[in-house]
Amino acid sequence: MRLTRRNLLGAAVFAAIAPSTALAAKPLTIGFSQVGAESEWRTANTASIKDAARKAGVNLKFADAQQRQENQVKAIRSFIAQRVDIIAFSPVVESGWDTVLREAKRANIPVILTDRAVKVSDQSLYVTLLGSDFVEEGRRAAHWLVEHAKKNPNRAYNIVELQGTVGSAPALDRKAGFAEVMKTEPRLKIIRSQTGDFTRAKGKEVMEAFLKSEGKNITVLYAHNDDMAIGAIQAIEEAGFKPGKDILVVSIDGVRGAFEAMLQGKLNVTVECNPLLGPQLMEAAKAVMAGKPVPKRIVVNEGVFPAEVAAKEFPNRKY
Ligand code: GYE
Repeated sequence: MRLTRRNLLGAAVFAAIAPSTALAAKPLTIGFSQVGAESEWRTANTASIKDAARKAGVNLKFADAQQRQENQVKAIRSFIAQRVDIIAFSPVVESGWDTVLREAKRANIPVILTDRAVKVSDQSLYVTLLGSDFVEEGRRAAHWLVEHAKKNPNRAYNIVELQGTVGSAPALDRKAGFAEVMKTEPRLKIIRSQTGDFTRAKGKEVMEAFLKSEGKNITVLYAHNDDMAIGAIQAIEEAGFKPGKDILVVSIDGVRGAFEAMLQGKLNVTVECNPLLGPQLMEAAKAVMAGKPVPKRIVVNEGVFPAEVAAKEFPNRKY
């Protein structure tokens, strides 16, 4: 599909505005609504976007939604009122975007999604989604456990799951991908599952509750992000268990804190989710403005890091 600034505006209007040299001189303005500052991943993502904007000479209007959809809707409306060239945002949850995105479309402002997906009835409400494949990340986390179970026939795999933000694409997809691969090993069982909202504090709090009710029955923690895992590791230690041994800890993101926990033997594996989306976002925005075709989905490349490779990989990590 070719949804571009040029055909959104209509060729006639576009031609009438100004010669292309004048357009080229004007810096591109992007309004970006960020989810919040809930995790190390998010901090790295924000830094990448700000840094890439500066390097690309883009005028970035940045708004932090503090994990609230209503704040994102407000920010998008304000970007429309300010007549930015492009609106980009990382939607905190998947649903509830139709109205505000229709407003952006009516104002002829192209929308680029970064990191998280939306569920909308009309796919033309956004140009492209630039981000990771969260289902695949969930599969990779489960795959590590399936392999672990094959090598440990007498071990129990009673899993507690710390879910991400309720209704968010990464929480839904990481749960689904994990469940899909988990089925291939009947010894893997989820005994409790609750949201920890992607934060350390909530991860710790919910893990404390899990430990209170399930005690030593718990042998695995699957956390939808590293921050919740790190919070939970503290709860596990405070309850007198050894994270990484009594309770295997599997999580997603691959941030510095997770590598540090692996080096201390407290986390078993992290599945990479690359937050450094800034350069690709600027490229996509420029392509849209230039009327070039942009794929509807741009997937980021990423890997899996078990604790055994942590020491070797640590110096290469950029977030
Ligand atoms: O995994 C988590 C953050 O949407 C991929 O959001 C992102 C997730 C990331 O809070 O740490």
